[in-house]
Amino acid sequence: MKKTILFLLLTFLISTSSNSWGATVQNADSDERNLEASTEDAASERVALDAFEVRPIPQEYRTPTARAGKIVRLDYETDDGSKFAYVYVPYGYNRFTKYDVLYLMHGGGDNQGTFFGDDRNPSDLKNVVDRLIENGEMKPILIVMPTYVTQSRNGVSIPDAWNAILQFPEELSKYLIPAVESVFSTYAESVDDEGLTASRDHRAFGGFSMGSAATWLVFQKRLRHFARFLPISGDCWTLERQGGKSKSEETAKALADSVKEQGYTSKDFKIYAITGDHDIAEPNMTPMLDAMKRLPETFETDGDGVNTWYFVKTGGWHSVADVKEYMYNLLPVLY
Ligand code: FER
Repeated sequence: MKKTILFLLLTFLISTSSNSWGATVQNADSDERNLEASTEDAASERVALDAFEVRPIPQEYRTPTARAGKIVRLDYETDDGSKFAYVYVPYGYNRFTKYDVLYLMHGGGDNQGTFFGDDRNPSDLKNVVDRLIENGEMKPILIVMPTYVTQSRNGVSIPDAWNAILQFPEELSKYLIPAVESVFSTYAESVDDEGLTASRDHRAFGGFSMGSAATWLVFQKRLRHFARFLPISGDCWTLERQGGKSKSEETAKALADSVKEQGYTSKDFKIYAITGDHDIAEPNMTPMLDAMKRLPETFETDGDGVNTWYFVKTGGWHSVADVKEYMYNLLPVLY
């Protein structure tokens, strides 16, 4: 009886859902770990995406809980001097457990502390993630917040930010991931190219605005190290600035070609793209995601093998406040 009510409620939500494709997409996860998961878990994951809508963060989730994770500062060296990233370490972390990792990049003018704050001043989003984990709504994962800004590129202007981002995929694989995953317990048996490739399904990359431009670039350059992507309110700039709008078809094709060139297929990745209908990035993202949808051999938005979702929140703006809401809603479906 309960299930019937839930089903009816979800059917109602699907029909009133604000997302672009959510009403028609199916989540057909066939990877190893999902097969291992209980059927109940698999069903709830499917329901979560089919009926996906951006729900507001419950007020109590923004408040600290006793079972709190930590934010750790990790310093590392790069070709362009020393840098640091903040790492969210979930409550109960221990070195005998392997953790999935999300690398999460900030937007223009922001920094490593924009999303989660730091250990002295954790943000409400940090509390939200603590609560999601405490309530069993998401798995305990590591979340790494780096920056694309380097000593020689301050990344303040948008062209400078994009130039800094262009060097980031190399820094990511050569310095950042090894620094993180040699210290913390993850699925990487080793932090060389082979070890990072073997553990790619346990590594996600996401980002907001210019961080979303970085996410699309990492998709094109480092599919061997990442299988899940969370581009938030930003299009792909590889062909040109805001090319998602001005060169939608070409950009979609470049993304599809890069999958093939890197030796992967539609089965090897998942993209959870999101923005808001009032967001300055929405007019750039929507035509690009629509063009990707027209390349179903690579980007499946429907049917059994769906790998690409695109959600547009009604009333969403280009703001960190909305990003926090997107994280609250999407982190539970990411892993
Ligand atoms: C976009 C719209 C805006 C985008 C980035 C921005 C990468 C960045 C704006 C800013 O930093 O002021 O589609 O995609």
